[in-house]
Amino acid sequence: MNKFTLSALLVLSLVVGCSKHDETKPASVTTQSSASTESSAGKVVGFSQIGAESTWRTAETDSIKSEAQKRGVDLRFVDAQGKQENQIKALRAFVAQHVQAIILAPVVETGWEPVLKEVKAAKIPVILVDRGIDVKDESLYATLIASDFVAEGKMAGDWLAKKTEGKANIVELQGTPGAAPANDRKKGFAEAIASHPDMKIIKSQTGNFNRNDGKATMEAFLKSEGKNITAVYAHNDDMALGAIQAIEEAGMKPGKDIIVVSIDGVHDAFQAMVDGKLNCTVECNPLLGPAAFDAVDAVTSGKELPKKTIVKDELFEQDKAKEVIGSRKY
Ligand code: GYE
Repeated sequence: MNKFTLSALLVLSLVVGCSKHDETKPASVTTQSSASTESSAGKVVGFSQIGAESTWRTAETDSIKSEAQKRGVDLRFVDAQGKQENQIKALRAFVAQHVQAIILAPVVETGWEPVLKEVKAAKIPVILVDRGIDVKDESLYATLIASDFVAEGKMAGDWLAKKTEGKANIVELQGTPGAAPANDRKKGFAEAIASHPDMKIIKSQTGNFNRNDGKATMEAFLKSEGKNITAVYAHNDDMALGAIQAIEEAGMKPGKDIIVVSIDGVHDAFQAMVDGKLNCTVECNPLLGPAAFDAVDAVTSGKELPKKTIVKDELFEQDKAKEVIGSRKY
């Protein structure tokens, strides 16, 4: 078993609380062998990050930065402030700097071919983290390390169907338009509720994966639909937390008058579950640093990588939140 395969398996085995098999197991992260730590030392790696729109994303940034430091990698970090054009510029700058590998968290799925062709021509391998892209030529990137967002949306939808016995007027807070987790979480949720004729999405709009926009969009939903709303499905926790604020300001009780389900599993979401305001979150693990640098090492030493490594997700409900909140890593 090569190092990457080993690490990938470790990532795949990330188990955090509340699974059916092990209700109390604390969050665990990958540990690195000293061999893989040594092989990264001195490498120059570019990391094009989307921005800092959510708690999830800052946890991912921290994971990649701290893993780089631990391994002695010279990391060139560029925050794109949510703009694809800035990510494209960053990739071109990395080519000019002759980095040995690029880690890219792509904001949207489309529009990457031209710049990735330039990167490929410069023989720089690209490791995609957390979001996928839509390209015809898969050789434009070495590997993708991410969660299965369709499955996450489906888990959220199945959970809500059970909770509401198949009856709900749902408002949906979508992630950043064009982003893989927004597209796929929408799709998975829609699939889950399709067999329940009394579950309807009565409004669906973006909250851009951030708390302020989540709150503003929820305020607009409440204004137009009021007490007709019985459930909120948010594509991430930050938007759900914004929506919770809006519901409270409208004089209703989130978690009771309106059921709230979201995705990510960040610490504040667990706190909101402990407080009875959020009902459920589906974890999407952002601690991708170790796996990302194992991939860098593998690809720079000429090893074949699987095209996709899926990070395992778990669903957490309110009643388990108190038990596991202390062991959360992000
Ligand atoms: O769920 C959300 C974020 O790409 C999986 O991006 C990531 C998503 C995450 O801003 O909070």
